[in-house]
Amino acid sequence: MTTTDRAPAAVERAAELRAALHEHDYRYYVLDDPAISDTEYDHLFRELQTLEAEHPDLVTPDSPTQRVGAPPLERFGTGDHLQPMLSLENAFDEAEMAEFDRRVRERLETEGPVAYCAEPKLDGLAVSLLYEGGMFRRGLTRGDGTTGEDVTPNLRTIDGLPLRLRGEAPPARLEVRGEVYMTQAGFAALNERQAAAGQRIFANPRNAAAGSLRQLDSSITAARPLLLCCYAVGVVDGSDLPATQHEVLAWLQALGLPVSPERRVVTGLAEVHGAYRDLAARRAELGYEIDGVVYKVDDLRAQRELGYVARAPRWAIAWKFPAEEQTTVLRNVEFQVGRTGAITPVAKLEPVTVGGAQVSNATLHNMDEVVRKDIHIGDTVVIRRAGDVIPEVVRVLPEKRPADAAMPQMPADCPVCGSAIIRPEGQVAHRCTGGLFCGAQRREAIKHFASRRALDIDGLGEKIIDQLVDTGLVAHVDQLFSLRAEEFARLERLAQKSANNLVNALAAAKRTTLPRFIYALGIREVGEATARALAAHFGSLERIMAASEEELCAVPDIGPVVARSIRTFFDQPHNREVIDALIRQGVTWEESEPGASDRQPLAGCTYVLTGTFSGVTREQASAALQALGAKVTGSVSRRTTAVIAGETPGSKVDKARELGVAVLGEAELEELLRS
Ligand code: I6G
Repeated sequence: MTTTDRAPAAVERAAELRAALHEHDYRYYVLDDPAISDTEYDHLFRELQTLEAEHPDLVTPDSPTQRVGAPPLERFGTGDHLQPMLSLENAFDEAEMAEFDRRVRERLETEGPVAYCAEPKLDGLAVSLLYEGGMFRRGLTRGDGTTGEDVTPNLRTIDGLPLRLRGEAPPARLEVRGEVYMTQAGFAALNERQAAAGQRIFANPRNAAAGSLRQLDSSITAARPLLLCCYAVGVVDGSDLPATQHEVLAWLQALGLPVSPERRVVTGLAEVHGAYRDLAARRAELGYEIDGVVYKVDDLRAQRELGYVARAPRWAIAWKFPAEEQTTVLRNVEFQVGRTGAITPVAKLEPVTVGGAQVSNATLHNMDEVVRKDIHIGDTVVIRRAGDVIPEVVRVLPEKRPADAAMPQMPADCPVCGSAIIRPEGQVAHRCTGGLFCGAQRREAIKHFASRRALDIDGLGEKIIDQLVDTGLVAHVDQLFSLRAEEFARLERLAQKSANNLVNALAAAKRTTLPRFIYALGIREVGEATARALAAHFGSLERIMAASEEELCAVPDIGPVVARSIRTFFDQPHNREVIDALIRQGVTWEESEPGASDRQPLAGCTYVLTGTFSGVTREQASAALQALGAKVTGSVSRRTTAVIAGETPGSKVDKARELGVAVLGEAELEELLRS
């Protein structure tokens, strides 16, 4: 029998299998009510895979087999949300929640209790999904709320995400918002697999979900246990939305989109509290992490009446759970050296899970804090972790203190380079006096030098810098510029192509601006704004290096402490040597006359104009910017200060967003020109 003879039966069977698998996916992921065992499901799935392998023309884009991942990308593209993704106001206690409810009632001019739809706030990664003609077309991360990263191939691999909406007449276009997350069990199993394979261990389920979704190779995403939970609609065309939020959720569910099984309507503050207490009590049993409860005014008409303030709806709030605390034993205290030599005592703890993450280190901030909290080695301590914040020791339990417990002592010498440790007068932090002689400070100084807002060396991330320092290839920043592609290619997990890219990125980074260069030097107390002020006032590096503390204090916003720090930096011979070496390597920037920036406040800035402005022509805007010392160019690069966009801007705005360059509007242009 030939393939063609078998085809009609195959067509029919493939359609049958697809429909059955869609139904089982829906029951499993959306209704949480599976009708068959995993083994039976696998059977059906494999039968469809075999059929499709024999008859490739039977494969449809929405087939359950088409979630395996697409060819790897070089990098993510971006896309604009049809409707911006907003943020949520937070409440942290009953009083703030009551105040929210009072404001809602006041604006709605109602005395009676308001009905809210309550949903758990999942701790994952927000995404926006676009369906057209019922088919999943595109998925974006939240990004800056206006533009997100296009992670469509990765989202396609999530089993709970329908590739086609259910029902006879899905909306012509639907933008739906939700959270991609991972269960605690999925997270633990993933970390076990990662550890066995010698791969990166994730700190918590949220990081694991985010790391999994932001893979350039979607076949990696496909192997990760990601889940989806939808909670809101952006744009909808070709269908009317129901009248309430809880009906919207039911409608989304009927379309095949997973929504929270914990959703419920509560009326009045007493029920709002009840929903909060209930979810807080069951939080540990849910199997996935939540960090609060979201309440939305249930009636969509009332939502429209309430509107928005800044970028948050007035009709919704997230009542957050308090930060999680745990007790454990403080085994030791180690001293970490930062970029500027500040020494931080770090508690080494008996590992403990707090808020879903394993914690074995916590910051003790400084020795004053150690004394204030009366921390001893061997103490049982309470540690707290709030969101992404570094865990900290909240207090000790003195009743559990062993007899031989001793308070940690700041060592006399730096644990990394052996230089003396001092505590400058009036400061809380102890410091290593080794400067760039100290390996720890050098490593951090190199990371700072290469960072985005400094020399912006594309691709030169922390891991590569660690290897460069560990292998002794780089001790000072100037040595970065003499590295050859072969040397990069010898580093772990660095392909020849990336090595070549790094050499090119280093060459490109040599052309910089004076403010960036000063900032990149990592002088204590000199952030970007001070670096700009110095460049604007003195116009050249030589004049800054020669300025006395008094002359430095004449720069707007520079006081004696900052002036002293700048002087101290340039008085160190090794810092001057590194600067000379950088200049010999070809690092350059444009300079100007001293004080020229008083007349040319935009000296050193580069702008790109795009679109049409209502008040001025592009040529006029360009001339005005140039008169203030700015450069105006036609193409966007990492060195562009900002793209200024009028009406109907071109692709330059996309390019700017891709490169992380600021995008300004006409109002901001007017403000710049007034400056
Ligand atoms: O970040 C969010 C999490 C959960 C949300 C949200 C939500 O509803 C359950 N809803 C809205 C409207 C927004 N952010 C903006």
